[in-house]
Amino acid sequence: MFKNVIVRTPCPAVINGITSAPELGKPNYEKALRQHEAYIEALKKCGVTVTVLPADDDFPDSCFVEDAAVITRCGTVITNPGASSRKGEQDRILPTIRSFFPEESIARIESPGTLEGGDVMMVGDRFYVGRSARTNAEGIRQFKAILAGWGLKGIEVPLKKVLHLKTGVNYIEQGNLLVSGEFIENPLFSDFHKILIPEEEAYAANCIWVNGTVIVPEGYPAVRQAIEKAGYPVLTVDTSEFRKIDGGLSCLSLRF
Ligand code: CIR
Repeated sequence: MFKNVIVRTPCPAVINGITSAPELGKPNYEKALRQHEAYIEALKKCGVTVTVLPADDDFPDSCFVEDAAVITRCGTVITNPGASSRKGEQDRILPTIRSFFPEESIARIESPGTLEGGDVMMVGDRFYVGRSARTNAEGIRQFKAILAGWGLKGIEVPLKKVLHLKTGVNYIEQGNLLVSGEFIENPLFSDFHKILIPEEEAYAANCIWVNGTVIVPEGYPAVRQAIEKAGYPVLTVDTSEFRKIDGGLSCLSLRF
């Protein structure tokens, strides 16, 4: 169960967030703010306390707090983002992490290692970590060593096409895994009960489990139906403005 969630209000510069899909246009700032508020409301409905950090205009992508830290039941890993415009976001999240956890439980990924939290998927005490354009071999080596020191396990997943591991695969507890595209046939995930995400709804592979409920992006009926069929109550949140800059539901929060 999660008690707490950390989010950061999108900043005006969010319209210049990194994107692989410029054809979708730039986010509308006012709309992004409203969608972010609705996201917070959905989280609150799941019974968590939400800490809302102020907008940070130095970093266009700073609302995607998931990438700056990985919080486990044993300790927190402050990451080292691989994208140049995101380097430094980890230092902005650190004071908040310190307000929740003792210093000795906080570790860091150091250069030349890079790692972004969107590449890390928690399955109990196992942490699948994508080797991506943002997370390199040295970052994964450091991450696994930190986890091992806490009695946790890291498992590397090579990525082919997607930005982050959780762009394409997400664990929603009870053995259930949302899987899309390149991950469907990956033997690393053969022991899960797979819920297959159709290609035309691939964006909705990024859903989050929060205390029994699954939050699903609005506008992806096949995914919503499949998750309901698996027995979960579902809440939907419109994330259209974040999608324009490759952001999804998981990227927008740290849950612990
Ligand atoms: C980026 O490219 O870094 C942002 N525009 C999107 C980050 C999405 N984060 C995530 O999947 N965890």
